[in-house]
Amino acid sequence: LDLVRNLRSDFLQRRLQLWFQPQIELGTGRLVGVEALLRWPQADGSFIAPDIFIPLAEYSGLILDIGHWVLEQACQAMNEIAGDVCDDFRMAVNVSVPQFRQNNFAGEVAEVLARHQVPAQRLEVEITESIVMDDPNLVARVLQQLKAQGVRIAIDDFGVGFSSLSYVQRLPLDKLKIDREFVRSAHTHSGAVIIETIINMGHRLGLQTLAEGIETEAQADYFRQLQVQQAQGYLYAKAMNLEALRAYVAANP
Ligand code: G
Ligand code: G
Ligand code: MN
Ligand code: NA
Repeated sequence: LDLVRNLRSDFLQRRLQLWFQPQIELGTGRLVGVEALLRWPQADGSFIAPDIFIPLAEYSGLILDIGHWVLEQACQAMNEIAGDVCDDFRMAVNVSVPQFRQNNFAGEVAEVLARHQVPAQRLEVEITESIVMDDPNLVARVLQQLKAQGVRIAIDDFGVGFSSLSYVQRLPLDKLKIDREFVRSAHTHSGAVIIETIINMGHRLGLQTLAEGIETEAQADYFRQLQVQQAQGYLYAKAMNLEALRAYVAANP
């Protein structure tokens, strides 16, 4: 595939970029974290969406090297902004199934954090249901190792897959991210029922909740009233490069 060849060559030539989208505490408006998001710029100034190239990276095995690079970049970025962010600020990084299947993923994470002198508490790993369903026992073991180091675990796109809820009980989760498809459907009866059920479950299990894809004040108000702690979305900021992030954190201490 040409696209895989281009991805490999652009990655090796350091043309992939890691961007960052702010996460806001709904009750206070405080900046409490960012999600690191890969960007693949093209010669014409456009970007190929991660939804297209992440699956290619997974299928070709490239995601192992890319994922390692993402961790490195995330730690470097964390160090560059550490002086301007609050103590509980977290850098969230998405991980894929093949990374979990690596020999010693938790050890790799520990090594990168230590080398950059980033406290494990600063890192949040975002997993999806597809990761969990791939090999529940392996994933539970790796997550326990990450958790023991102090890394936090968020479950991404929650509720989108039709997987068993039993894993919510078995994994050491800290945060539940409500997928933006649900957020978009909040104005419908069934949408509201699903959202409020997810939030209620999160609260009762002692998990933090974050609403994704918040685009309007009305959406923010709705989730604030439901006691959802955090939000992410275009209402606050789109993903931005490191230079823009530096300015953003300086302006939003
Ligand atoms: O940035 P959005 O803008 O399009 O990202 C879409 C999705 O791509 C994210 O929700 C996430 O699942 C995936 N993604 C983005 N960056 C990364 C990354 O660094 N690693 C992995 N595994 N997935 C990523
Ligand atoms: O990890 P995940 O797939 O959830 O990544 C978040 C994705 O959602 C990224 O692709 C990001 O660009 C996108 N996104 C973030 N905020 C918004 C928003 O407010 N509206 C829409 N439509 N997309 C968003
Ligand atoms: Mn994510
Ligand atoms: Na998501």
